[in-house]
Amino acid sequence: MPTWPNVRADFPVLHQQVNGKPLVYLDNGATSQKPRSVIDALVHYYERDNSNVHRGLHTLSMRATDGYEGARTRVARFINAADPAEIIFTRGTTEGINVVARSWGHAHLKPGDIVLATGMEHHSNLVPWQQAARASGATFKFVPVLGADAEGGLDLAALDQLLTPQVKVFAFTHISNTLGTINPAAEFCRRARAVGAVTVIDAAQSVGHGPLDVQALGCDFLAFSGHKMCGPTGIGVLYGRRALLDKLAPDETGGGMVVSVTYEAATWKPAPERFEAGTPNVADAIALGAACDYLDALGRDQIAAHDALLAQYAMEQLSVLPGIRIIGPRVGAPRSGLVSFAFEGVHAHDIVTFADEDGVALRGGHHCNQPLMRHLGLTSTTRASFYLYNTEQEIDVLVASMRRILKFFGTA
Ligand code: C6P
Repeated sequence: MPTWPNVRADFPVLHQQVNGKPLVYLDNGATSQKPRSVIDALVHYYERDNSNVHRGLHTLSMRATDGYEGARTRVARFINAADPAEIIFTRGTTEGINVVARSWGHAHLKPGDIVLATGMEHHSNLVPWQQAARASGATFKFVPVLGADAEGGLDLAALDQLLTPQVKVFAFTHISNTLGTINPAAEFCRRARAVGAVTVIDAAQSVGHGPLDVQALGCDFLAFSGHKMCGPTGIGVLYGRRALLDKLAPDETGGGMVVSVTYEAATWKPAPERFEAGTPNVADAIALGAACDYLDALGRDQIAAHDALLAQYAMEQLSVLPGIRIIGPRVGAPRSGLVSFAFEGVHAHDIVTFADEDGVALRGGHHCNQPLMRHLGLTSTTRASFYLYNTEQEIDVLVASMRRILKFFGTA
């Protein structure tokens, strides 16, 4: 049973030196570290239960099937889905959104329709919709991000104007991976529903960082990745409302998802099998279930509160650095556990390389947000992203590292 005072002890990877300094891992927006219980779940599966699922009647196959389907039920509980059949295992957020954009988009979009996204979408929730619009003859539009005087939020007045009955789908991120903005997802779903639009939430940056209830949000589809929430890479989830999933044609076909096949044709199983052709990623699904156990045992409200405290502390400490431009919500405004910033005249890649010398892992670049970067007049930012095992002391190390960099570049 994990407890807050011992949380760092649960993550083996944190206890190492990098370049002769204690590792300060602040790249959780890219991927989180894994607790021992998740690593153990993987090892246990491969050492004792490894088998294919849904196909065999022998003991190991039944154990693997129970583990895999148990993980589906566990994930359903994690996001309060009404039915485990609404949980489709994918490779990650990107695949989940692509499945909806292709399956749902192909079936429902036509010329004259509008596909709506926002100006802060990760490429994974932007490009698939551009493609779906192009393929169907629909028009792609986006809700702009407010300008430099109110960075971080979406232009809600523009949203009111854009949400017309022509909008068939509204795809938006719950939390921006670059700005740290937390979007009012339940309100967006309510407004979209009022014009008959289907909603697709990119929950990559939110699901592991606080409570999430798909029924309370009222969304139609929601996608996330296991690796950003203490789970393994290569596994993710597409949640879809049962009534919608059962009407969708599969995006991929093959073994495991068919009821009956002749040389001429095939019929499909219902969701979720319909969307899981081929041998699934059994081990990682089971380990994702273990990650859900871990996060729930720590308390998801507490994780959100911890993230928020670290983000505000980082904002206060970083904002006094000379020449810094912090992107996203202002000091004191709600923001998720990440801070993106830029220094005039110093490239983000140089900052990340220097910080690595101090043992600090950051991310620098456009964060798969090229249109947003252009909108902000930047080519890249440096991003520090926090998680449940990070501390204020680590933020002090980050700030000291930034001071060293500024001195080197002669800007402080
Ligand atoms: N963002 C980051 O460093 P995948 O790669 O499929 O697991 O997740 C894609 C994705 C989708 N939406 C959002 C909001 C995301 O942040 C990400 C992944 C990483 O910010 C890698 S670019």
